[in-house]
Amino acid sequence: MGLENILPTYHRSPTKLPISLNKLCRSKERVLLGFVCFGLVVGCFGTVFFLPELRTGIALPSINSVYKVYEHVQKVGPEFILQLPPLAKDDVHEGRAQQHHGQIDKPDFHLLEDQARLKAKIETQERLELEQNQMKVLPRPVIPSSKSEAGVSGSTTQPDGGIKGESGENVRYQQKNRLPKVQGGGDLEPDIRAKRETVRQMMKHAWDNYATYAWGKNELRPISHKGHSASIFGSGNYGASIVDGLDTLYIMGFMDEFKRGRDWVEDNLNLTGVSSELSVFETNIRFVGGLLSCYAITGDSMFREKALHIAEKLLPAFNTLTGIPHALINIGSGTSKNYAWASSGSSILSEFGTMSLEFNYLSDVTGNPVFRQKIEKITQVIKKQDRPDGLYPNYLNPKTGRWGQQHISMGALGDSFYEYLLKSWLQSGKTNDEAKEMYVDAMDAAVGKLIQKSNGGLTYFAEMKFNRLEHKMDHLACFTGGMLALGGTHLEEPLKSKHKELGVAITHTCHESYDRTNTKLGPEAFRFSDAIEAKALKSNEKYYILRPEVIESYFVLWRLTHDVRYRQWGWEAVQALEKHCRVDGGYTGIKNVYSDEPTQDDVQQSFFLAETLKYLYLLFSDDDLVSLDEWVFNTEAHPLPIKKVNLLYRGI
Ligand code: DMJ
Repeated sequence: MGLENILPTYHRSPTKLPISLNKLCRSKERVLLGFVCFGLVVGCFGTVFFLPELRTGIALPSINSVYKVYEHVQKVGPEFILQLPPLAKDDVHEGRAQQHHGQIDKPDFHLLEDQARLKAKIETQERLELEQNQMKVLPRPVIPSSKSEAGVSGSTTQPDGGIKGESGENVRYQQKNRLPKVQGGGDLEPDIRAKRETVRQMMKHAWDNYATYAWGKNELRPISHKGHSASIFGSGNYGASIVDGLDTLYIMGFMDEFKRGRDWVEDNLNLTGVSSELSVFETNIRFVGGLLSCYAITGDSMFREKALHIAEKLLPAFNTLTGIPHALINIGSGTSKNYAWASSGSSILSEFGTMSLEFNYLSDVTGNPVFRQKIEKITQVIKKQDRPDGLYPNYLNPKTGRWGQQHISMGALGDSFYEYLLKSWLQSGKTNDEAKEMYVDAMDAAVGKLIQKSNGGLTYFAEMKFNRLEHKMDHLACFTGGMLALGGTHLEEPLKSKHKELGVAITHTCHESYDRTNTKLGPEAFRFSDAIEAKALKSNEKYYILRPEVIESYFVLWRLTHDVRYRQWGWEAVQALEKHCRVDGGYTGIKNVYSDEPTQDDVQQSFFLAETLKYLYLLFSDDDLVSLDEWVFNTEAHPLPIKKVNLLYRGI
């Protein structure tokens, strides 16, 4: 067989014999022809790549694959902007961990700042385009959308009175495929944007003054311009306001301040060699919770290591006969004890019952099961004890495992125990059925025995002391409005409707406790009798110390109902805070909410930065910023990711 038959032929002569290219044209012509062919190929490819809409009707499978690549490139956009998602187990096995962690563990803060700026720019641009298009908005794959994004004015409570954001499979599926939003999320309405900016500037005022006058101390005295520390923090300076404020700074986009706080934590937060006596509960919710939240949000492993370091220092408090932890721990010696005033040496329900969110998460992100085991032990002990009428008393003896004095409260000494039952279930991605059952049982008893209606029709949680009702509700108990509504959203009927209605009613009562004062800020506790409704009686019930619980319920109820009154009530609180609590050096509590010119207490509580301002900011933000479908807030308002739903869970 001759070469002519092997080489490609491009033309046939009139004699039907093949003519090779070599014979057909000279070398210059061949080069020219080559260029023309190359140009044609590049042109065709470019048309397909840049005009993907041409794909319809094109049958060639190769062109469809090009479009698939194009689609994929579009989808990975956010991953170029945001932190990497958590390592999958397989990544570790495949030895990709180091490379992957290289990016997560050592954050470049210039990069973080650039990311924040870039996100802000993109967001502003999106907003401007939306406004220019007169709200003709393409649907975004984010559920639930906010009132304003949907272009609806007024209340957006669902026609059936239902609550938005209930987690169906659809929502969960969509959430699994996107990175949770932890910055941005501004509302479309200029008025709401302006209100949010006011709150943001409040945070700046609080933070800047703390940084100026009390940097590294636990809290700020905003009038005397110096540091302050409550006994819960022992005798040392652990920068409680820094740790409590960090995630709020991040969410609000204060990246310079965040970086300064982050570096302080890395360089200074160290309990080794400390001999101080700390509250196990407060250290857990503010420090361990705050650090874990920062870890989830940023992926910076320094936060995880610090959380682990502090939680390990708390562990000796669990070395009791039952495993129920003591309230106080001496960090240096590891000795622990309970408060002398607590019913015959008892531990307190709201303290030992408020460890699970942080400890379970810590076990998951460190791979150390010891923290989860401590929680399991507590759960088994309290499940074993008979409860009076199904109620949980506020005191439990850590030696005997028996209940102490039969005081029952949804406020002080009880409160966050109930909150953590619900949220442990939610945090587990609804796999922790034990926590759900305990929550349902506990609320069944509490609602049945403690919920009351005043003569004027206000619904409230009374307290119980040795079988007698005390018609008093703590400011602290006002978190139950949000808790019941959130729980109701996730429970089945008939509890769903019942708890949602109760949540709405209690939040209304708590607002009344604010509205019936001269300052429009609520008292520490309020009572109901034939003579008074939702008002404090004693002078030690009349103070307001920048507490968050009422605003927390406004925030949760707003997210769940989109009833505009919650934003109105939140704005009333902002105005009252600005009028009575803002001073040149930060924010202070006040001693009598019924006074026109209340005396100020000169303390800026760290929870004002962690909770009050964060909830206000989120109240005036879009629903997808720190979405309730992706995060649970610990009792100090530090958001912790929901397992299997939130890509930032970062569990090992
Ligand atoms: C916070 O430290 C927490 O919310 C805690 O659960 C109760 N008290 C304060 C705020 O009021």
